[in-house]
Amino acid sequence: MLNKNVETFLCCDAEYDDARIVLFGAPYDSTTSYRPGTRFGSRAIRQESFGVESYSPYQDADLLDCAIFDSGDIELSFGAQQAPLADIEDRTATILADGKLPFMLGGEHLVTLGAVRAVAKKHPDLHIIHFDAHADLRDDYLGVQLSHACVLHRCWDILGDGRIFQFGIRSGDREEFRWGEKHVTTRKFDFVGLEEVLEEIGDKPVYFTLDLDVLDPSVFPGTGTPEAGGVTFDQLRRAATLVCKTMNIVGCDVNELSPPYDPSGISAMAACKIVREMLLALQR
Ligand SMILES: [Mn+2]
Repeated sequence: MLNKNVETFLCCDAEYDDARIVLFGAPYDSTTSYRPGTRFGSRAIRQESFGVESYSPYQDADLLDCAIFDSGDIELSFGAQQAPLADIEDRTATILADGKLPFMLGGEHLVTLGAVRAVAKKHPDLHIIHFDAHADLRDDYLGVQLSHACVLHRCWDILGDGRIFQFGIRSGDREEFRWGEKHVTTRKFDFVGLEEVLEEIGDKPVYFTLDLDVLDPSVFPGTGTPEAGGVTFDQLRRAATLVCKTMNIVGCDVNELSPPYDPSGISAMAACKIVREMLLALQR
């Protein structure tokens, strides 16, 4: 017998009932402020994942030993904002209702809001760990509140003060940094202080959102809003692994890969490798 041609992320071909982690793609980039293209991100991550090994020498662990289900991309309406966010919330809620961990591949960063809406309903004491070059704390961007430049402010609307912890931030306007000082914890430029924050959060439920533009554009040029002065791949790998391994992760996402801006493909490969490391670190 032959098998159907179903494209999943590398080795993420378990049956739904057997899987604890469920991947899905949110190929959406309608509010991207500079260069669009992240709608192609999740597809590129799946395709290119077959170029990385399933085995991680860092963790001595193998995706072949994991039961992970890839539920594919959601079909999202470009140009709209509320409907795509509702669709993402629905998919996330379905996965949570089945007792599984949702792992979303973006897409631009606004997609995080849809997932956080669902996760926060199940876990009212939710905390967010956010890696990014950009603070994403504006209340509006050119008058629009549902924008990728405002996504963490929208998450704050749900969670309130003291629940959001940002790392790697090196870009934003003066107002959003001032606002952030009062309402969230922002560690600029790198991951210094991460261990203390993880200790402070303890075993509270955590949503982990990783904007890949936290990486330096020299290793990750394939993104819509590249920002010089970022972290190295290895700094990110260590930090993301630590978060996934030690925290009570109840949802996560990796976003802002925009394949059209990197014909070399190294950005997509970096994304695949970090997703592999996160999936392995999330095994319990
Ligand atoms: Mn960003």
